[in-house]
Amino acid sequence: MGKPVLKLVKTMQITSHQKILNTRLAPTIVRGEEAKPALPMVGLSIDEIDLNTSPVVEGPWKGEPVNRPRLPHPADWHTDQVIYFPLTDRFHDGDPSNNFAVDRSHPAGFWGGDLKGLTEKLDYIKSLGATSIWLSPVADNTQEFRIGDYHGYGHHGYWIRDHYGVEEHQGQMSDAKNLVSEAHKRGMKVILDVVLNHVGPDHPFIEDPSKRDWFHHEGGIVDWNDPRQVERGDLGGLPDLAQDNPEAYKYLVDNTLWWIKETGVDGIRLDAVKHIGKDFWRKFVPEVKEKSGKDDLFVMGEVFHGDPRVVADYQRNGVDFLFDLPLYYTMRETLGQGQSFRKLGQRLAEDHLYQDTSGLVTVIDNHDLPRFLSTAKNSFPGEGEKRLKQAMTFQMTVRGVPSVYYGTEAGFSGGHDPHNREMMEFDRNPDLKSHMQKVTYIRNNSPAFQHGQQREIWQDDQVYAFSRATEDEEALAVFHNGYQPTQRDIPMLGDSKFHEGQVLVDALSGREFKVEHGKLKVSLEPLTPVVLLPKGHSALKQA
Ligand SMILES: [Ca+2]
Ligand SMILES: [Ca+2]
Ligand SMILES: [Ca+2]
Repeated sequence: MGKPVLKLVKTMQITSHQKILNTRLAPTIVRGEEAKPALPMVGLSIDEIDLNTSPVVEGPWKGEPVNRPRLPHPADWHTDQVIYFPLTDRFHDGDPSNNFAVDRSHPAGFWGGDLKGLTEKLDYIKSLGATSIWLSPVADNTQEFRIGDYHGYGHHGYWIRDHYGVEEHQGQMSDAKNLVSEAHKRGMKVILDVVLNHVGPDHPFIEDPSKRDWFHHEGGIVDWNDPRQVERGDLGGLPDLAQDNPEAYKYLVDNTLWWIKETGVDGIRLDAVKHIGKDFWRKFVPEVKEKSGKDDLFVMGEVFHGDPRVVADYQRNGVDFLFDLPLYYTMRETLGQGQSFRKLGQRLAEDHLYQDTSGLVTVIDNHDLPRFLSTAKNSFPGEGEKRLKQAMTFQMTVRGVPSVYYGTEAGFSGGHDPHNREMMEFDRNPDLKSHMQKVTYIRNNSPAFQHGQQREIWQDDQVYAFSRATEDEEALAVFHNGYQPTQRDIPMLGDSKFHEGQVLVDALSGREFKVEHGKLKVSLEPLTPVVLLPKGHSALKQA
């Protein structure tokens, strides 16, 4: 959803919430068993969470493996993707003939980007090391200026007024088909954003008496702790669809199938997942996979929430991939703002709450979050970018599937929506772009970083490190949040694949380190990570 402003609420509720987490949840968890939720799974919205104190569940799992063995996905290609998310309207204008009332002076206006423009830039996206594109909604949106909670124009695509039409600013269906087929020619996948929770303010169904029961008519969401309101209330005043109505349900299934078939996309991204009941997702996802004839359909959902237990429950209810918002907030606080890395360790220690951590989609930026650079500490010139580079390295080496929002590699620093939706400038920051290419190269050439099991090997206030291992290989990533050069003697895991005397090479700097007496002495430069692979590994080619 396009949210203009995240409302910050004081920490009182969260403090008590966190206490509940610590006292009630932690003792109930036994490793290897399904975590039992101690709180209702729906209700606490990110809107209610103080963004600087996102709850961390304390637990006795320190030093334990932080992921379970991954569950089999329908297709192995799923976990090995690097997703790139260009907001079509803000990416590239490839066809000025569809620039109806385009006004780049209006932050929430249409800016002229389109499907042809995106297609022209596929080689650029591929050159970054991305393997998939998350395509923002293509369906016809309202073009009237909308006032109120979500003001502006439907430049983002989330205000559908014709489910079977293509937004005229983006082009024609032929352009969408062409985009997908050109992506496929380059070996890339396309994941289409679909909006099932609500319709745009001028959708004809709203005034259609025969469709009255297709909507919930329960008014706006006021109490974000009330699950009924969260699921059945109008999100930002947008008419809330009644997916529990069999006709409305069938319409949404048929329409989703139609888009998949017409465009040929490989996956769908589900908007506003926590605003629709879990019974819907349990039925909808398998039905769409089956009826589309694509049992390997990539399905990723947006549960905009900072609590892993809330996010995890949707994975158990049929949504294979979920954005890792809990980790996002912790990355922002630690890698971005310099808080203790112990917080990062605590967050990753909660990984056991998920059915499958390889089904998490990690983000540094997206269209609903202020840019990383706008919130990162910047106490000396260039600190923010150094921090961003370390966060990019973390995202490409940590478990889960990375999703890169366009313009992170351009060094954009816009704040809240719509200021985080800058018009793309492709050569704005060659240094960040080249770093992006380096870290995606490492990931794309290392099965350990793509889908290996992750285990923590070091944690203190300033240094955090993990190992990732498949049956065949092991790789290490070490992060440093301090301002002075330092070093650590990191013990290797008991079952490490590295032998005594093994030489490991930092894929970023080319520096070499040797395993001695079961430990690795790693020297670290300020705010600079080290990514270690055995000497001779193919992912080191660029170093
Ligand atoms: Ca255009
Ligand atoms: Ca339109
Ligand atoms: Ca709803």
